[in-house]
Amino acid sequence: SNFAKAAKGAVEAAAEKVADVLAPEVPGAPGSAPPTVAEPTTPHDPLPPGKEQGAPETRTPTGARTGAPSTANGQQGTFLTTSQGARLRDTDHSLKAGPRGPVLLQDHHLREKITHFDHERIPERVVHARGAGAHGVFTAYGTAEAVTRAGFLRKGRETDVFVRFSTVLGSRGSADTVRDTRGFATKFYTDEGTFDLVGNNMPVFFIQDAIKFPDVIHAGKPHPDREIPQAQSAHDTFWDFVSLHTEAQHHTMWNMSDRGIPRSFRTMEGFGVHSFRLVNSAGETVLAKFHWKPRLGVHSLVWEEAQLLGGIDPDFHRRDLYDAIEAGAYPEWELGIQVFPDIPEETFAGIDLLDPTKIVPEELAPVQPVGKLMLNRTPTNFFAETEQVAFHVGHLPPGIDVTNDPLLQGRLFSYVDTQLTRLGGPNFSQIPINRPHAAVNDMLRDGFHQDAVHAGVAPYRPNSLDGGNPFPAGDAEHAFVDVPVTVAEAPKVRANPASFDDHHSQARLFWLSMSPVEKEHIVRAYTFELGKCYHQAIKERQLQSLANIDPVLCAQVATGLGLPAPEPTVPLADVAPSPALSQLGRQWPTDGRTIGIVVGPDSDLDGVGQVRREVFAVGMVPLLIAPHGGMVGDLPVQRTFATGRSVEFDALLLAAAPAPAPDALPARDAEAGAADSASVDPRVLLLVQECWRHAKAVGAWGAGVTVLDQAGVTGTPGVVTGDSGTAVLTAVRQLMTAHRVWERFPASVA
Ligand code: HDE
Repeated sequence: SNFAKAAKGAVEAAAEKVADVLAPEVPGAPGSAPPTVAEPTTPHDPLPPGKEQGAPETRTPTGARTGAPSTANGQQGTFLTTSQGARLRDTDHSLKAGPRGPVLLQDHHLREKITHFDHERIPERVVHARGAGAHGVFTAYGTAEAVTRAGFLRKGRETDVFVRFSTVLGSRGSADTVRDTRGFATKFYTDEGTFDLVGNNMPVFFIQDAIKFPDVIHAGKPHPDREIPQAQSAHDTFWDFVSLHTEAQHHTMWNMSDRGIPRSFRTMEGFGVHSFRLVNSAGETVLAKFHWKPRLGVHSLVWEEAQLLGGIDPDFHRRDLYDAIEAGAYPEWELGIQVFPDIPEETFAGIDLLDPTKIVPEELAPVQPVGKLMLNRTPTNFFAETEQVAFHVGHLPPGIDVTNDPLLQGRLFSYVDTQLTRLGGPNFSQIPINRPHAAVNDMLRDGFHQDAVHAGVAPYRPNSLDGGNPFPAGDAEHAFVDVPVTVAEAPKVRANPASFDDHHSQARLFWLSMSPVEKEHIVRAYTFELGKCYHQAIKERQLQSLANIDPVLCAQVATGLGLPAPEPTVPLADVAPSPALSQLGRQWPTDGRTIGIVVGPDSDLDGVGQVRREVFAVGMVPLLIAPHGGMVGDLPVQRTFATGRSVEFDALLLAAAPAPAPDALPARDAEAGAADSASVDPRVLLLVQECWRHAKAVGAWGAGVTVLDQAGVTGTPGVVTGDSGTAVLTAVRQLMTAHRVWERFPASVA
């Protein structure tokens, strides 16, 4: 028909036009991309192009020193190849019937490349999907020798480790700084077998029995209908669950405290949570809880910082970890244990040691240091190492055994099970990052992704055909021996011991142990989170639990929500505070922290140079913030007013009062206050005001002092001025030992 003809003509005309527009000008070979390295990594030039240099060197993923072979199929040779090693001359064009023709089915290179790509993703972890890892070494003090026969705890022993930190609720691409519990999982590659200490940054858990895990996670994850909110607990299903299921109240209190928004992985404590049973070479047992204590102290963000970072730098925590390691500021923790007599009741000072919603205050059972962890190497490949690492609470060396904690018992099942889906089969312990550094002779055979070429004909015992190998080990040969704990003869029940019914006393203990500032943060966090809920009944039910914890806490949150504060329905627990739970009131080292220094053309550049050298000398990282990139004088600029934001710095120094740089937003009202707002770049004022609001130390000298006046912060606590940059730095460092200047904001919660 005519219509069809016309339509055809139009399509052809359009196709010609498109072809015109798309007619390739033959784009030149792209130049080598600039290196994308994060500060303070030393920027390096791209490698000079040349066939003689081969592929980048592949490192043994586990950094094994025990001679475990590297089988990482890293890249070798100079030339681009197929997966089978055939060299290729072109990987930019598919094989076609003429340059404008269809792609040929026979293009095996195209198919291999796309097919592999199509299958690059594996399921993310069902919980703890978002994480960052690092390699390191653990050195034992020998102080635990009396209570455990674990060889890696013998004096002076060094053991390779891999640590993965994580958030719990968010997906793999979610923001680092959300309010959540953090995972702190450590793989010790000991020569008696791998030990995984799969802990969190909080010493208690939401539930007492593993059978409730799907419930608490379903409640915390995004709503099933709209899949929002991402990586948040501030929504109805979470508070619905924890307000009904009151054993979650203690853990929830930790989440609402500053522990829920750590400043850095480097400034988090870690906890094994459960009680474990340690056994020494004489067969004697104790119960013990594991603690990690960060050398830099326990520090947190403030809530506004955490929220800003979610947008400005969602990778804040992993960047901080990698940057610190690459800058040589190796993060360190001490491993400590609380030791309890292994008595039939399995209690200590009346506290049930099998209840994972309870702590034993350090004042009652001190944490005794048994060794030191240092993280000193970043992964070579995120997927190979951090994504594929598989932890399991059942990976135990001789000398460390489990208890009947019903949460731990369920975990013993879950961690292997989950890897079967996540890592695609039962051979995940052959993935290089998961390989033990001890000799393995396990009689496990075949299965998906079998990497080993097992020799021998007798993967069974007893056998004579392989000469009887493998042989059972005895005590002297470091066998893992299950502690012969007596199991009571008892009726089968689905029930908890009566002591598990106390859900509020330790939440109260935590609350009473906080300083006024910390209490204020807790009040605000509850008010924020419940304020985000839509259902009135949920808010009211949670207020009831708060009333049973503490009337002051309840009243303050109720005021914020505009609801009446209910009366307690249980007697308030008579508990003694545990000062060790507070993060404040101590002095901490400042090395590894970051100081921003605002410089401009009018700065005292000699002074800045001197301050910079001194900051480096005390192990901190100075970042120069200037109106433009490149150099100011002979000093390199790391941040500009466009790329720098307060949340990245632990303290701020001002050596200049820079006038608005050309890329600053124009003042909105040219007339009103034009003189004032024009004299300092508005982004510098924002920098100062945010640092000030976030209780960070601020210092200025020379021309920088006028910025303080304009920001309206002169003379307030924690804002120092001086004659020289070094004098100001000294005062600022002193303030930083307390982490923040809380005196600036006297707390309103008694
Ligand atoms: Fe986990 N947990 N968990 N968990 N957990 C997982 O294992 C589970 C619990 C913790 O960086 C999963 O490999 C159950 C307590 C960390 O790879 C899964 C229960 C503590 C990590 C799993 C708990 C933890 C996980 C998901 C209730 C602190 C991340 C992916 C009984 C002591 C490890 C995986 C990493 C990961 C199950 C409770 C810590 C599904 C059933 C309590 C740090 O197996």
